Amino acid sequence: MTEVNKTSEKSLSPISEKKLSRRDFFRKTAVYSAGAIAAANVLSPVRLRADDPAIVEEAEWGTKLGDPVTKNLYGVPSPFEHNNTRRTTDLLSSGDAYASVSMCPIHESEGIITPNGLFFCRDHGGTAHVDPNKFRLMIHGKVKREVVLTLDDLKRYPSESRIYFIECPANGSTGWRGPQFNNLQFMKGMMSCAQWTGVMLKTVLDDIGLEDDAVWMLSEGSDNAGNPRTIPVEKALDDAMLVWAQNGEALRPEQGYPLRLLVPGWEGNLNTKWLKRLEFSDKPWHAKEETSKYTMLQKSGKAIQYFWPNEVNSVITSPCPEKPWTNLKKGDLVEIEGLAWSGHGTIKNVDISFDGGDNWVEASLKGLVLPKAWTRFSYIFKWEGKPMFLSSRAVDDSGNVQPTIDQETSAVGVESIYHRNPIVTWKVSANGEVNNVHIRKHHA
Ligand SMILES: Nc1nc2c(c(=O)[nH]1)N[C@H]1C(S)=C(S)[C@@H](COP(=O)(O)O)O[C@H]1N2
Ligand SMILES: [Mo]
Repeated sequence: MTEVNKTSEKSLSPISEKKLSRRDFFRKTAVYSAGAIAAANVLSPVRLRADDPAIVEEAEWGTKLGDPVTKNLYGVPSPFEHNNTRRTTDLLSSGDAYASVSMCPIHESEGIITPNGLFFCRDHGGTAHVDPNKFRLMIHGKVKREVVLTLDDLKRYPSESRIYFIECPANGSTGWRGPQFNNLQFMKGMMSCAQWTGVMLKTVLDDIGLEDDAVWMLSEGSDNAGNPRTIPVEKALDDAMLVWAQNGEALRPEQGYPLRLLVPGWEGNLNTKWLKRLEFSDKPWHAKEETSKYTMLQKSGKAIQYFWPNEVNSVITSPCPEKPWTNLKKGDLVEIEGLAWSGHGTIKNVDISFDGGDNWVEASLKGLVLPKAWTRFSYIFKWEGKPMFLSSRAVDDSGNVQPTIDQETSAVGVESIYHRNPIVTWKVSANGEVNNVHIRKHHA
């Protein structure tokens, strides 16, 4: 262990070593890097030798000048990353490319932020290209002052930046009765997570004034589909936002440029893109128009009409069918990683099972742990080449526990395809291959 620390100290910060006493150095770094130091040393056994041509010989790109700095005034990923893209499949689209979805490559995602070019895209009438100069937001109905706002008007309000996921409630619906995709991207890629910047809806509503009897809010987009959706005013005043930026730049057209409604943690479909209108009412709309979507039919034959928050959920992203362990040798230490999220609040803990849910160990949460945001979990595991059933189970701070398939079925029946959040299990074979399987049994 002393050896390990010495090496790390040298390689991590020769400058700090000079300036600080050895004790100070460890005090300063231990808080965030002790785990990383240990892990880095055990996880990276020396496998390559110093006669490796890739380290000995001069690389072709080092022998000539690179591109001029003026070449890519808006940067693009390295061509070597060409596989890291959104993807779609006919099995998931409604038959055409306009009312369809392209899925986020969550198996390639790092940390908790989805790059803007990879954020999943779910359109009902194609991606609209809105001229920001012609953009207007009308707020009307049960408000004291009906207004039509420009983008500049909105940007004059004090802004907030917050990290939230968006998940379509149909995420995972394709495979919950039985495995359909052997591919994490198609299984769970109808979600992404970004840092959003905009104004809290409450700030705008406090400014223009809500009538006392305003109970419902309808949002509508200016695209071909419009996507009219209603939410209760409580949610609008709680944490809903009007956002114009995503990860530090203007929203992408696919995410509703120039303005979308953000309804943190709740069903993706409520997050109206290309926003044009907010209307407040004292009655629900479903009496007047068909705006109440995604009801959840139960075993009894009765439907749950309002089912807004996305359930507590998790999935192991490494390994997964696209990221198998076929390159591992027996005895290798490997990091199991995954994503957990809950529309009800903050992820409290994530457990991992190696035997299909009979026994569980606690994973560690990694990096930022924020409400209604992706939360990354990690577990260092010694691979012995033994086949296993690998699962994750998330718990949030509202006390929700991710159910087994059987638990979920007994709670909400089998009819609805929305809000499916049962535990996902990977069958890891002796050769490291990973396959999507279903384990239904009740777990202790
Ligand atoms: N105006 C408009 N808003 C919309 C939609 C749409 O088709 N039109 N699709 C909704 C659905 S069903 C989802 S899941 C989310 C997806 O957001 P994203 O495309 O930014 O990932 O947007 C929602 N907002
Ligand atoms: Mo959706």
